[in-house]
Amino acid sequence: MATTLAILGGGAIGQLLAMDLCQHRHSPLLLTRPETTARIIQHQLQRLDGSIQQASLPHAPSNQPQHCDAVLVTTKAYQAESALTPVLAWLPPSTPIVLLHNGMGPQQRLAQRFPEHNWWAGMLTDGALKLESHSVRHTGQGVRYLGPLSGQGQLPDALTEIGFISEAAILPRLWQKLAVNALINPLTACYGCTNGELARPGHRAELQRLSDELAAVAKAEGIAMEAEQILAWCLSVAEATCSNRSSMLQDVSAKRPTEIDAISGFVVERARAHGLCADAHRHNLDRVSQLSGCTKT
Ligand code: KPL
Repeated sequence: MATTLAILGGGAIGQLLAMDLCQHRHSPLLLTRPETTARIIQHQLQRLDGSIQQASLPHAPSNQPQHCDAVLVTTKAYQAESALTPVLAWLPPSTPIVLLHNGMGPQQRLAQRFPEHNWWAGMLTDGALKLESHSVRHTGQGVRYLGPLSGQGQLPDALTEIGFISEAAILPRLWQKLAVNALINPLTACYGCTNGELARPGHRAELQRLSDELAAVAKAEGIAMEAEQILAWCLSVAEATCSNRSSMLQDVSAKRPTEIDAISGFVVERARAHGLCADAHRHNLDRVSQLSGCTKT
């Protein structure tokens, strides 16, 4: 049966997931800012094999009640809480909300602030590039995972069909993605390089130091991740998305706010809480904050 999945966050990843759902004959609904009007928009996706997929997708303002079987949140980390506010005003509390943004912090805050809602979280490592407002290129095949935060019941099968793997314990996966983002995103933003260029031997010492610090912080948080494992994940994602400009590099280049607070900032904050050193992550936090001139949590 066709499932309606609302997608909050019309960036490259939100559009990629919408087109994947379409391909599996489901009905994505893109939720837009409250002041916008409902309309149908033609979207285009260039797939990894070079083929072009086109689809007309419905867009609706996020403050108007809609029928949907789940909401996928693909906003930037610092936008998730404010973007969800109008949605939470009409969404039945039992409808699953899946938080897919980079970084950590908003997931825990939202689940605590709105305990009546059905919270799930996930991560994906696909690379995607927005070419124009409604035109996206899939630039790297990734892995996709999701699982309950405080959520109960079942998620629509449509999510499995588009490649999400269910995990009973999602927190280790969120840390895994955090680790990848904490190594790749700030360095690519600072050096202005692609993900693939970061995998070259010249950057290995810096990546190793970031991995060492992160493994110690994760351990203190009860998450088992070896530094060598973190480095290996980072290198494999960097290679799988080698031509990609990370989302943080794109944000810095476009002079938009970055997710540095929810990525390096979160690592630094957790390190401080455990009395651990995270100087390399602190250095990245400072450098990217200076580059973008504006960060938000
Ligand atoms: O998540 C990403 C990002 O750019 O934010 C990766 C996986 C690093 C792909 O570029």
